[in-house]
Amino acid sequence: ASAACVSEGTESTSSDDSLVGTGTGADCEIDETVKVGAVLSLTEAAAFAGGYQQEGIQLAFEELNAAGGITYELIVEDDKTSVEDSVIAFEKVINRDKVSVIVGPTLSNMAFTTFPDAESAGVPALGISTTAEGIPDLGDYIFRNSLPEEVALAASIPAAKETLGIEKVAVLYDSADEFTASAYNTITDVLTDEGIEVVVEESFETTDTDFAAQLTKVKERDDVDAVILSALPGATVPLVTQARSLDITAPIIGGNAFNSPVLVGLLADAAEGLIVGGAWSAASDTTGNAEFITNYTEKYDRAPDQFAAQAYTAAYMIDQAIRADCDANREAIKDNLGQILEYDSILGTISLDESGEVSQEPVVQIVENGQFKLLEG
Ligand code: MET
Repeated sequence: ASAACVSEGTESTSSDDSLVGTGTGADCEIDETVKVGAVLSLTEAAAFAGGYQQEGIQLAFEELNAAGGITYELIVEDDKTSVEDSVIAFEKVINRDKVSVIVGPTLSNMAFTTFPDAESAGVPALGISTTAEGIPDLGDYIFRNSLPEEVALAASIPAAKETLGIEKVAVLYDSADEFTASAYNTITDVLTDEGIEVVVEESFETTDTDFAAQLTKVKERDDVDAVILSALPGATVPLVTQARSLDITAPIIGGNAFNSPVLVGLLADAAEGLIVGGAWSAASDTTGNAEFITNYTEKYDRAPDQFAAQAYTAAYMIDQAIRADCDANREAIKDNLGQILEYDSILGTISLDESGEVSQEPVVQIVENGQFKLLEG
């Protein structure tokens, strides 16, 4: 049992000696089981990503447990793609399970509400898909290994411009979601930097299903070289399908939620030519990537996606942070997560700094024949 004295809602500075082991790095051994919470969207709108995240993190902790020295217990809570449920889930893993660290939530929309709770409880939280601006600023205990939209879009838009020769665009965005609204701001900045003109700009809301009004504005012009779309899959699928059936054939560039084989499957032929910047590619020759893809596919009977890869990597980053001082207390994990330098991962070389932000090279991909391919700029 844990001897940690953590009172609800106050920062914990107490250290549980049973979570401190002997040796360091690969030789670290901790007797007590280390509890890790994962708050993920396993049902409702964002389950397309949460399911892969759960699989990725489970695979990694199974590998780490087999390697020995530290035993991890992964406690997964479903936030049901709801802000209210995400708050309850964070409360459970913090106070009921007394986890050492939390992974998730899936959406930035929930992170802006739950991360302040982790911060005030003194529990480190590592986002794995939360890409909106400002996430790491939510506190000293808040980290992410998910490439922010500022970096991904700043790579995908210029790459698309270079490859496809884009001068004028339509920008369509979900103004009701934190991530898609934040990505819209980044899109505007990048387009200005690139000297690309916005000739149509239209917004909608997360649960909208009819985009005739917005798409008519695009259709009325004959000079739109590309559509830039900031949306979650719930709106992306009908919007892109309706665009293609209106004969809007311009290439579509999307944000982080486009990195999904589920989305590509749902769109079927309408997915062809979608362009997206992301953090991982099956085609990348990064350390351990081929083995990860093989092991994952064997275990789950489907290939991993970017969300699985980032979740998998999070477990290894947490393990590294714990092994640095052979200390699985919240405070030690917080201190050491912020000092991960040039970790050679399946996502490529990745670093986390004290501010909680990740640094990593983006990849830009295009959907061809239903598969993500690297876009050669
Ligand atoms: N990047 C999105 C966010 O920050 C999540 C990806 S879609 C599951 O909300």
